[in-house]
Amino acid sequence: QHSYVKYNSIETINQWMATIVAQNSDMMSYSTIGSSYEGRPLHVIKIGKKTGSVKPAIFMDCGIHAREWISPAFCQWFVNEAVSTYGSDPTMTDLLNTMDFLVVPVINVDGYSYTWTNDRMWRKTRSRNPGTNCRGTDPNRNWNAGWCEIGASKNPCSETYCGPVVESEKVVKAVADYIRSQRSVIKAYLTMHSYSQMCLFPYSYTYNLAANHEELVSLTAINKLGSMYGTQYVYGPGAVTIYPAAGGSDDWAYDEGIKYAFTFELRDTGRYGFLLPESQIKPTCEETMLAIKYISQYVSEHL
Ligand code: 0X9
Ligand code: ZN
Ligand code: ZN
Repeated sequence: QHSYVKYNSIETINQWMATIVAQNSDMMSYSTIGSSYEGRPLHVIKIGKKTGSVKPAIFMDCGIHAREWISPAFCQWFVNEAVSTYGSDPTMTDLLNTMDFLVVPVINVDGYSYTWTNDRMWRKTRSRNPGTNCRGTDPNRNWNAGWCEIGASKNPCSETYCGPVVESEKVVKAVADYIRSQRSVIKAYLTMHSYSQMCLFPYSYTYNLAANHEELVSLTAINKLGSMYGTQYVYGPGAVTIYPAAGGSDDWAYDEGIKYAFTFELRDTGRYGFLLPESQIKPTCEETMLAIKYISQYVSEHL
């Protein structure tokens, strides 16, 4: 039932996770880091050669926004590529020997489920808001980074509602707690969204440039994403490249001290938008793999 070239339901993703981890238990494990508003479990998969010592790690999450289906598809693709090219691909072998990847395949599990059953275009979480029938908080406006100061709304009916307080959403709190608990090992934060073909880095809550702005520019200027199929990607700080918006996970991770924090906006530029055809899953994931591997290799060499 599970397929890497199809979109998979949350139930299928959870079954897939258990299976692939069991089949590769020498390199993979997974744990439950919390649960959602509606009680769905939140998982993180750890991938890497077991060495007996603590390795530096790269954290990646998918599915913060419910309707951006290509994002969870990429996390599944990544996990499979990592384990299946270990030992044959020299870059991946190197990476998994020296580092761990910590992957949350779907953060907004309730919203993702809702896009399968009720509303394909749902973006937010599914938590109830007092005094209104409008449900949900934007889980990418709910982090402690200039929270709700710009590009976010205090109106629960808005698609960019920042929530009643920082980390009000159980899934955001669970991931933030997990990252804080692993803070000393996590060297990079990668978060996958769609669409618009961009690779963004801090800041989005301010027009100030990141302390290592030039390094982040040079890391992305390589344009790995365009190198396979010529797909046009745009790179830069979020505030000027897409729009100013506070409370995002990338800015939060960066201000926690994770100096390599990127938001990827995958295909396309609007022809299909969030409804990216399944025929584009493979090319999208293949080109994105190049960028993730390149950034990871750079990070592993700049610890
Ligand atoms: O608005 C967002 O949350 C992201 N775009 S999306 O179309 N996937 O919703 C961009 C996030 C950029 N980073 C921050 N605003 N911190
Ligand atoms: Zn998004
Ligand atoms: Zn260097």
